[in-house]
Amino acid sequence: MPEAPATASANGIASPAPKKAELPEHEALGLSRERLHEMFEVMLLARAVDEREWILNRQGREAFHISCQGHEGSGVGSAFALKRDTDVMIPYYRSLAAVLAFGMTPYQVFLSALAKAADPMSGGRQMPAHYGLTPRILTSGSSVATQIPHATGAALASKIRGDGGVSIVYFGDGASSKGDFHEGINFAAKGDFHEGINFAAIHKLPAIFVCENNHYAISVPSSKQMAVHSVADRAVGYAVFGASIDGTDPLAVYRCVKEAADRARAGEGPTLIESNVVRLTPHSSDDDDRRYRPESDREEARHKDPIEVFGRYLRTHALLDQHTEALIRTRVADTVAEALEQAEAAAEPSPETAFDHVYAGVRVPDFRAPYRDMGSSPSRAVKTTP
Ligand SMILES: Cc1ncc(C[n+]2csc(CCOP(=O)(O)OP(=O)(O)O)c2C)c(N)n1
Ligand SMILES: [Mg+2]
Repeated sequence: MPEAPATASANGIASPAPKKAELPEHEALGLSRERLHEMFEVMLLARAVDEREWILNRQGREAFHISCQGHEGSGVGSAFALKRDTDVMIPYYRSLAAVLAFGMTPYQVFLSALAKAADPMSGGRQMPAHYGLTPRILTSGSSVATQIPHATGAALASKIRGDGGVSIVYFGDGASSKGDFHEGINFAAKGDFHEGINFAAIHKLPAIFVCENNHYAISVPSSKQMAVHSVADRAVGYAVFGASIDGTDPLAVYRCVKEAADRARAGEGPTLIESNVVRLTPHSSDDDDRRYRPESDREEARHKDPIEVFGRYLRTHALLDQHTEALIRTRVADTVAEALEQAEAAAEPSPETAFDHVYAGVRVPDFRAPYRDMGSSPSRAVKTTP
């Protein structure tokens, strides 16, 4: 903060003006009570959808689940700092809260989780958690870090069009260790992180690179992935702005992303943000983190649950009374139940469309044709081998 100007007193001796009391963070950011409630509600919504997906997975109805739990503050704080009508989001599999804050609905998330025909991400072809929604949320592949150059491309497109748009991309700490640039010094193999940031830096593209550092890449802790203290330390090597922040605090994330977006729109180029979060679950529905993560570490993470962090802030500043909180929580529970019910009732994709939009021009073969000619049913005509 700039120093308060000195004022001359009656005896002519200048004395510094009394310092203004520090504003609470939300006031300094100009966030109204309603806006803060919206943020809190999306965080709760993401948590509730996520918890429901674990159940769907354990029931055998969702093939795979990978969780956003612990990343909600980072996702919501960043998405709220951007413009949904001009900016482009490139999420990764932990970005459920970010995409919900950017306009995706729980119904659309469940359509995808259950691989329904109306799934807007891929018509039931992508794995769950590969979020995408035309035109402003770009879906990505499963190969980690490959979405990073997409953000650079989207930012280049915005710059060429001159539409004032900014792109934001999310990825993990493990993804930031990938890169030909790092190969020799950092034990990695592919160049997406390096290429994405380097190109954006050279051309001062309006891109924001958010590394959500949950300090694990599946079972590998950060200390075994990188020797730098912070992922943001790498910013200097690309000559971009860098910041390392508490990603469990949505207001800290909001501030940092807003500043990055303002700079990007002003033509000052990209920012690399390390958003320090916690992973409150195993890596995915397919592993058991008790086998590689000490209980003390998991317990510590639970103390940094972003929903607790933000709830505490709101209550401390008298911004959330019990009645309002109960209303919000009930609305979230109802929304999730209704969205799931609708998604469950939605049509399955028909088998004939299985290859549509997968490989151009490739269609599902008509497996039944030979049996129709033989006049017998496929099951009776199938030859079995001993
Ligand atoms: C190129 C590539 N290598 C390996 C994998 C397997 N894989 C999936 S997620 C993951 C860990 C990524 O960790 P991080 O980037 O820290 O993200 P987090 O899951 O912790 O959010 C790995 C190695 C993959 N999907 N793609
Ligand atoms: Mg990680």
